[in-house]
Amino acid sequence: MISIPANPYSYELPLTGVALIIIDMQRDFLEPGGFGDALGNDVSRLQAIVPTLKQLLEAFRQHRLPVFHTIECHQPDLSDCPPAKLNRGKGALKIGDPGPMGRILVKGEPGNGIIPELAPVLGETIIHKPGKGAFYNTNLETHLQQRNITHLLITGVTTEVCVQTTMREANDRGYECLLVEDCTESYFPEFKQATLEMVRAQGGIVGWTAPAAAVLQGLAEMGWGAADADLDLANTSVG
Ligand code: TIU
Repeated sequence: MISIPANPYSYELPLTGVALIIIDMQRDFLEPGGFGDALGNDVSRLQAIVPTLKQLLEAFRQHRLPVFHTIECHQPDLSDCPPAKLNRGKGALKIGDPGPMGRILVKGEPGNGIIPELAPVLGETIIHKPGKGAFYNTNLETHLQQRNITHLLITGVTTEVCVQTTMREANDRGYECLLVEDCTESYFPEFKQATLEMVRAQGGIVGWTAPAAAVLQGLAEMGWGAADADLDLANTSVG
């Protein structure tokens, strides 16, 4: 067990059972012409976390620890996109419309992919999700159970939408979650701040928050080797 300085108090990380969850670091949210842009947001603010998140991802790779990437997307016929989602936003483009990076938020389109800096490598799991939470209508929980994962380090975008929803879903399912403060971002800085505060309030009602440096220090202290991790390099799973 390693103790990571966190808010509202130390996060106790066991020697096995931790995974990095990277939520929706897609061109659709970080680049002009994607879904985030179509909703009327300034997408440039999300770029700031990429170098720090990359550092954390590299540490997980170095220690051969499990990494899960999520992709928010819909089937080309939009059969998995309810009107309550399709009809949101009042911009020129909606989900499924053709845009400069292909159809907005549709699986397999260029704009739907993960940004090149954080592209998954062999052995990492990709979860395609139609909702905001990564557990809704996906096999994420099965993957986590199969690998005896109990602790989730949560990162990605946007803090108060898909990241927070996923953290709450995970907490309800019994996972011990830490939101990495400088590896998550929002189009609205005040919403990011509010999310950090609300998840760790009331003694950590949803979980913990800590900066990446604290997590990286903890991982370095663990000194995990390849033999400790349950990583099958022959199989990159897609869910
Ligand atoms: N709009 C917004 O802030 N977020 C989303 O629609 N999806 C995610 O957060 N990934």
